[in-house]
Amino acid sequence: MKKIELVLALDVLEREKALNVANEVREYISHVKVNYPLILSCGVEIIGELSKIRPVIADFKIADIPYTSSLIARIAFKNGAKAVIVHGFSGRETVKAVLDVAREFDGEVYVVTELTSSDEFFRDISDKIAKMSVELGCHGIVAPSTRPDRVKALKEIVGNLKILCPGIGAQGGSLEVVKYATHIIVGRAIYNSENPKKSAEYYLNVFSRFGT
Ligand code: 3DU
Repeated sequence: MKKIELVLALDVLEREKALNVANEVREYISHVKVNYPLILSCGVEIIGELSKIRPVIADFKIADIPYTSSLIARIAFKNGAKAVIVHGFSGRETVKAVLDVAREFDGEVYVVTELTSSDEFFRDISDKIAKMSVELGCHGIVAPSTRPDRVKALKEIVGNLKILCPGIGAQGGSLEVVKYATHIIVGRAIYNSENPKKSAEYYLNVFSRFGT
């Protein structure tokens, strides 16, 4: 069976709910992914608290000039994040600046190639973003489960880099991507379910079976 890791996308707004859900599903998940909704609601310290449960990926989709981007990355790592997500379209210098900070903390950098919700503008650039991610020594890419053909093509470019695929569950992404992905990101289908633990177990089992 192919080993697929499940990442919990924790886009809830209350600290208690975040900690409860993460604790409840901890045996099924490799990482917790936090994003602006949780951080802006609860403060950046939640990264440290969640890190006691599972390593945290700070999905700040960093997309700024190199200097500002490095400040954002530093805040994430200083608060205990193990990885940050950066938007590849920001360009090589921004991604490099984030990588430099990550190296100081022995952290990882994952690069968004194209969003699940739209490829309107990404269509022409995502292959280039994937290539850049390899050239710079990034640790992984984020690729859309809503377009499995694109994940397959991106995998051909990035080879052994990690491939994190959001969009399964609430966004209707295709399970086919487990053939190419190393990590599947699931949010609402777990934390909004009546039984988050059962849902996490279900997704992990389905991914693993589908990936054979
Ligand atoms: O749709 P869900 O509730 O499973 O959450 C998906 C998470 O993954 C959410 O945090 C979102 O910001 C992130 N994400 C995408 O959904 C799509 C992308 O292309 C990149 C990140």
